[in-house]
Amino acid sequence: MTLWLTGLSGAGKSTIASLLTDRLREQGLAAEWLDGDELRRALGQGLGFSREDRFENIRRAVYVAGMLNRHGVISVVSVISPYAEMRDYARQSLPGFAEVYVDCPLEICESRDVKGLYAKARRGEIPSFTGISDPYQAPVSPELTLRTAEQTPEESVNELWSWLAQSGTL
Ligand code: GGZ
Repeated sequence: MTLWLTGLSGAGKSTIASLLTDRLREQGLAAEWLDGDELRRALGQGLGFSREDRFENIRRAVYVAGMLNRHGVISVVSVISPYAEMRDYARQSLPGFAEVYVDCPLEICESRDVKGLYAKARRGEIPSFTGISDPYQAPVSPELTLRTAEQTPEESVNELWSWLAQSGTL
């Protein structure tokens, strides 16, 4: 299956995805974590943040996730994937797809600003920055919503784990 974590930059997608992948492996399951930042470094040559380039980035992520799935590996994908259309594309392309909305208010993401990207975006130094100068279409009916402003990352992973167990996935 593929667990698709979507949300703003700084919402906590990567932290949760990393912890979840570790936990899946501890249970003896084959799992790979595909992170937006890392994918772009490895496979994103020439891609920026226009709508078209984001779609191409997601298309590549879906391709790799699907290939892993076919070999029995759970794909944990953490990408902003800001457009509903691109998440629908992922859903239609990947059997066993589950959308997890890592929900965190923009103000909180901005106050965390781990990499200083929001400050740069506010100063106009990063164009088309999601949430500031580019859209984020929040999921309408995700399989699960994690509210990371109200939870620690461990609590979020526990909630995700309970959902996986209860939905019969594990
Ligand atoms: C959004 C940007 C941008 C712009 C650089 N908009 O939180 P991060 O920093 O570490 O990870 C984000 C990453 C976004 O890559 P994704 O592949 O997840 O995006 S998408 O799904 O939309 O294709 C962020 C950083 O790159 N970053 N510029 N303009 N995030």
